[in-house]
Amino acid sequence: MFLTVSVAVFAQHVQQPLTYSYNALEPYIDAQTMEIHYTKHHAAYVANLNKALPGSGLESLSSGELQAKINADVPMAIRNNGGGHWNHDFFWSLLSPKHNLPVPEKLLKAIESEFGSFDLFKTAFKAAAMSRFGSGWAWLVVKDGKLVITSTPNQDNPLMPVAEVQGRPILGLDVWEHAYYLKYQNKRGDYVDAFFAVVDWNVVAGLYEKAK
Ligand code: MN3
Repeated sequence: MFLTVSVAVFAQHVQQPLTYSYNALEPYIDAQTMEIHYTKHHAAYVANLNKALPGSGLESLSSGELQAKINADVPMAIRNNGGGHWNHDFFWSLLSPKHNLPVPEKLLKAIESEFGSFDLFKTAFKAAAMSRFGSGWAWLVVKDGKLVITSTPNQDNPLMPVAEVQGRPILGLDVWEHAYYLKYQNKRGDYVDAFFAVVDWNVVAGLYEKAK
């Protein structure tokens, strides 16, 4: 008996496992949306990224390293699916059923000094999420040591050289309709409010410490 062993010529990208169940973020993000979002949408980005990479010269890069290589010359299949993979891994890692408030002191001070107050920050972030036309993401990034709110179209992100505002993301919100339509339909604003109820601010604060 011989087994045919196929040797992968590049590291296959895989989804990070979720650290909570699909229903853990109820009632803010419903279980059905979470399950479809993770097992269908995110999984498809990963499968299509793995299909698109061979021959690109980008096969050996980690998901994070890949983002920094996304310039205008990179094929759209790698840009869209590579971004889709990194963005979703990042998004899942920010969420928690534990309602981790208050915001850790250093991050809170930085937010207050940049935006005036935590509430004003939330208002500005929500405005970025609401004004992103069509599909995309809203972000809080560290750029040159400062906190900046931005948004990107499609599955672009601020790590990509093609992004209008580049920086290190510490918070990101998926505003594609697939992220909220089953529960919120056209009410994107209600979804943004719900998102704030399930952000793990300890994770965001940890990212802030690393990014600044
Ligand atoms: Mn999504």
